[in-house]
Amino acid sequence: MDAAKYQGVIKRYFNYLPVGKNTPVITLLEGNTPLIFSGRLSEFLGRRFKVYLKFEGANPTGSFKDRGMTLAVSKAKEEKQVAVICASTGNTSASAAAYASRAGLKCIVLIPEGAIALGKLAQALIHQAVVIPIKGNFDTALSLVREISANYPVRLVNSLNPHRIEGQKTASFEICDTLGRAPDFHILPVGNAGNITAYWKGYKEYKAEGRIRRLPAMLGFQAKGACPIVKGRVFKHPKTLATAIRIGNPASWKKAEAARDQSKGLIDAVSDREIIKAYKMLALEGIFVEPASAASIAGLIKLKQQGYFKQPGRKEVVITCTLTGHGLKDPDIAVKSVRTPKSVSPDVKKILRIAKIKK
Ligand code: AN7
Repeated sequence: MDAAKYQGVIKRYFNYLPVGKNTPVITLLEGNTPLIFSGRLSEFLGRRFKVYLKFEGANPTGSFKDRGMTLAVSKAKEEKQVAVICASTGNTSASAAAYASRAGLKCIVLIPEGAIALGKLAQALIHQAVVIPIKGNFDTALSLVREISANYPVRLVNSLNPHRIEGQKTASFEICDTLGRAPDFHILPVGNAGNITAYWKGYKEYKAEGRIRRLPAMLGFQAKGACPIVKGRVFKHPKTLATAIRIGNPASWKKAEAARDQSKGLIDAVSDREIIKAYKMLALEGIFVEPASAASIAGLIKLKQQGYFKQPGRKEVVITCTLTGHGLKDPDIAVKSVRTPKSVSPDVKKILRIAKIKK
């Protein structure tokens, strides 16, 4: 594809989306993100396994939310709305704020007080959204915006808005277009469960259109301290350092279960320790993600260790993992998870000693 002609996910997948000639396309040229082959993870899985990472941190606001937001905001504009509202663990608000600004819409975001990463807060603020921290968690914020959008003239742009799911399904289209097939397994983190719903919808539509022959098994991962779908119960006080997926009562709970069951996949949990280990491992392969995104890789490692991926026959096994958000979103965690360097006097010998460089 000619990069100069790339016009974002709505134009690229126009025929697969609920848009028409009169839809104003509000885009930041989201999508078209890299599908990066991981030599190390492929080797770790074993012969004939190929692991690819869909790096959604490369979207304009640094997360996969942009795919859904371009559509949700374009439709809000088409339908003459003047304001959008969302609850967010950070990325939805960053994306909503950016696209709303571009569209000239007012944007209101409710965030759990003190519980969103610094980069995401900076984004919502600089795009001039009305940022309202709530004394409560994401689930409380979501119930508030549902109530407000049901009764006042503001469009909800959380993933309960079906346009969000429609836009986000384009990620599975891209994966299939790039690979020329569907993966055998698709792994992704699960929070409010919109994305697993969207990917599954995308894969099913491509199969119905005859673009792919088989469907992947969907493998979702929640954080251990916030794994309502795994445990089958609401978490009143979800806890995890992966703040993006600190969600105790996911809006698309039932749809995530349907994706899991229809695809013969699973939804499991990984601990914060496993998440940070995967986070640092990805960084050593040159890929900087936020902790929630590393849940995909922590899940992959866990499943491999459990012997979930059987040694195949002659066929290649393709696994794709979504890396949902960029590492720069949450600089605090990055700095805390490694040793901070000490300052030294400007002395060549000292520097050479620290850097372990010899003649
Ligand atoms: C990096 O921004 O819910 O299961 O309010 O930011 O579709 O919710 C973010 C979710 C995974 C989980 N990875 O996706 C929000 C929000 C990152 C995220 C998820 C989120 P869903």
